[in-house]
Amino acid sequence: MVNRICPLCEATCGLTLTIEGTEVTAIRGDSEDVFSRGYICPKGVSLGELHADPQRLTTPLIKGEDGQLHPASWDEAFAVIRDRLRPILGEHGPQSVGLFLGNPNVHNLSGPFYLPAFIKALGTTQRFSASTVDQMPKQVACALMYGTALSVPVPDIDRTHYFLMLGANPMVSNGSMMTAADFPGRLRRLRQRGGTLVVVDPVRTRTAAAASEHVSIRPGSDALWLASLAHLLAQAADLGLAQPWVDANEWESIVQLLAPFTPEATAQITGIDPATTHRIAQELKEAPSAAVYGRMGTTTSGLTNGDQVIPMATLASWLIDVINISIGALDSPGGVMFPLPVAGGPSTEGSAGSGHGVQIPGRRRTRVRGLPSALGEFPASTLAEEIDTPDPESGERIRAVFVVGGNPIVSTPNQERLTAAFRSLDLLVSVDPYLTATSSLADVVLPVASPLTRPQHDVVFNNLAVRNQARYSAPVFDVPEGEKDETEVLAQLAAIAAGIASGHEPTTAQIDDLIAYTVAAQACTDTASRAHGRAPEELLEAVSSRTGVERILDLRIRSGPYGDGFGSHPDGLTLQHLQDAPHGIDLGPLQPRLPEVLRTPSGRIDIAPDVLLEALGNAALLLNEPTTAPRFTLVGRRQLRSNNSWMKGLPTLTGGSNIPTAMIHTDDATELGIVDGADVTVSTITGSITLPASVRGDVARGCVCIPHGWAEANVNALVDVTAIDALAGTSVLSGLQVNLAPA
Ligand SMILES: Nc1nc2c(c(=O)[nH]1)N[C@H]1C(S)=C(S)[C@@H](COP(=O)(O)OP(=O)(O)OC[C@H]3O[C@@H](n4cnc5c(=O)[nH]c(N)nc54)[C@H](O)[C@@H]3O)O[C@H]1N2
Ligand SMILES: Nc1nc2c(c(=O)[nH]1)N[C@H]1C(S)=C(S)[C@@H](COP(=O)(O)OP(=O)(O)OC[C@H]3O[C@@H](n4cnc5c(=O)[nH]c(N)nc54)[C@H](O)[C@@H]3O)O[C@H]1N2
Ligand code: SF4
Ligand SMILES: [Mo]
Repeated sequence: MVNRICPLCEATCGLTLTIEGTEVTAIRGDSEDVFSRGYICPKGVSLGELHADPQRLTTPLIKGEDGQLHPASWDEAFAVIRDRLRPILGEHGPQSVGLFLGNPNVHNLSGPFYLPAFIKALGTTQRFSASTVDQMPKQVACALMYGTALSVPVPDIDRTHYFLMLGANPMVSNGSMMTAADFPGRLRRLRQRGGTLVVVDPVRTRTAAAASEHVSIRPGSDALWLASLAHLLAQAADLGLAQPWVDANEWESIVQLLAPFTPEATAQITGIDPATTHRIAQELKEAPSAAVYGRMGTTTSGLTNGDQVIPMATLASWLIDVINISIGALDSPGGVMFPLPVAGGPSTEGSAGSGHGVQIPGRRRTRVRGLPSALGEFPASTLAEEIDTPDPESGERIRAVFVVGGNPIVSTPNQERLTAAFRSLDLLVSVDPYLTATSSLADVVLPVASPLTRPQHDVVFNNLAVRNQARYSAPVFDVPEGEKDETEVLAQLAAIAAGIASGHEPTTAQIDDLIAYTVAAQACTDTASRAHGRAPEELLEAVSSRTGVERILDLRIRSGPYGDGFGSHPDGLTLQHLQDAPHGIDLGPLQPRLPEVLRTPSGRIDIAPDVLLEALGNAALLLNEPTTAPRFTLVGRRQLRSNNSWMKGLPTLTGGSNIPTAMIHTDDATELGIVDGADVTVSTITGSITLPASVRGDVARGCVCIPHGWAEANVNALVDVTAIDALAGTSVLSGLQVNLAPA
């Protein structure tokens, strides 16, 4: 039996695996895990199947003259990349190389620790990722207010009395931007202690059904409803612990701009009756503690008005924090609080209480549409045009793309255009253990070994966890002969890129040392670090028995907020402490972190950024005249037995209801003559898909609810690349007008 943190979603459950030889024969939740206490979901159960999956690639693939992918050796695969990349970089420069980084990168240690070295070696700023079809608006709003992309306060779900949740379905998703293993249990305990959960969603989801109250809302209109709540709460606000860090004049400017957003004025757009809005505002104010939280439905939806799509995701994300601050919930137990991650993170680095902050809109612009970068990335929706539209003067465009742990053909808008663009590249490399809609287009596929062959620690998600804890899993199995760990693959890619740039290719061991040195040097420089003032050499000497990601993790833990500081805090933690605690170390409930958590130049909460005040002013214009809702509106959903676009072939996750369907309301079905299970065609000007209808009473009339992640019946064949939240570069995926007809 071995313990293992599940790498498959943000919940980060501790699992217990029964091992016989090289096989996993059983998996259950680890009842002693300090964080997840025995919880497991169907995806976790399938981890053994994933490990043993015969479909998982074990050797690199290279596209041959025949246009087909063929197995090849690692040396051959890296040689093709080296030979093709050199002239591209030489003739067209680093900006001709793009990167698409997918979701799994934040679920392991190689991505956070090794990708930066590869990107730096390439020298490109053409970075795209799944974040701009996901959570970027929340990160942008929080970065503006608190100073970094991971300064995101999370609901203190274990202590709150009142939880207002918009556009999230954690009973199925297991939570996102809120690492809370066993959401069902935490919700049960919330209800048991007399707490309230209110869910705002156009669909009566499992979470809505388990809640105290479900409020249906017109897709894309959350920002307006949140503005009404903020209007009711901000005027006579009791800012609580946040008070000293909020400038009164700035607060007043928000109060004034919120004036037009009376519940009566927004009701005609949101469909939420004013009495409900008044009541919920009152409940938020009166609850002993309360937390407001929004997820996919607030970060990736837009309001369709006639033939216009109006993205308001960053605005909605900001207003959630404005409300939380209005009711004194920020940094307060039972409200929304900042986690303190054991291996540190952006909110623990630098100097306590102030920092560089961020520039939004970002400094750089996409070449074709001139759209701004957000937190160092370009909108995923612009990747196709940056490839297929050469600059009229210079002829420059993106000519090579490295996709690492992503499947953008399925996960980003306009499947057809991106497919054609990828086919036209001079070089497409996919670092992926599976043949997917994306990797099958690649010139070179570099597979990575099973997740059970790598160590696990959630260096990213501990920044978002509802309880502070420290957990680590050692690799369960060795990397099989002939396969490679992702760390090695990324180090080799970094070495190739560095070699092309400098004329002398470093070894992967040198790349390893360079990364470790960089981490050590930062720890010594940061005044917030427990290793501040030491010499990097001294730190590296102390961790010299370790290599790869473990060496870096140890450096980060020891210099981090609970670390031993390499002697400065003798009672502090090292990686060894985590290794010695197979069920993890509980570090207690979240603690107030103001003002230490702030990394804004002002050292305050930058509560009223100009760009958001402007967005709020623009939103007020919508209140002046009636808006027109489409007859049919697309909304997204997740499925319990799926993980975005992958893991579809595993026995535990296959079959039954686990297929893409278009959920529609009974009355709409009757009107169009659609029966349950019959095929329907859903279309937009961008594309059309055919899939079975699921006729039901739990979706709002006019909603067509379709899951993403399916290569056939791909909802992103319907989604256009034009609707993008301006501040966060994030695509509108929900709230779009669609046509619906029997197939
Ligand atoms: N219309 C619509 N589109 C959406 C969404 C939506 O709700 N609606 N959701 C969006 C969201 S939230 C997300 S996160 C994105 C996801 O977007 P992506 O990250 O592009 O998609 P995934 O399906 O997560 O793809 C992960 C890929 O990584 C591979 N992989 C698995 N494990 C590893 C590993 O350890 N290393 C490497 N290198 N590869 C690995 C898998 O085989 C798979 O091909 O999709 C987004 N797209
Ligand atoms: N089983 C499973 N779990 C997963 C995943 C998976 O694919 N499968 N994916 C993981 C990933 S990458 C992520 S990011 C998380 C996402 O986690 P969640 O955000 O919790 O999951 P979603 O199902 O996307 O929930 C979005 C909800 O928003 C609603 N919605 C759509 N438009 C609007 C709107 O305009 N306003 C409001 N208020 N609601 C709206 C939808 O009906 C849906 O119920 O899930 C993660 N967990
Ligand atoms: S909820 Fe997430 S972390 Fe927990 S077992 Fe399921 S997939 Fe793994
Ligand atoms: Mo996601």
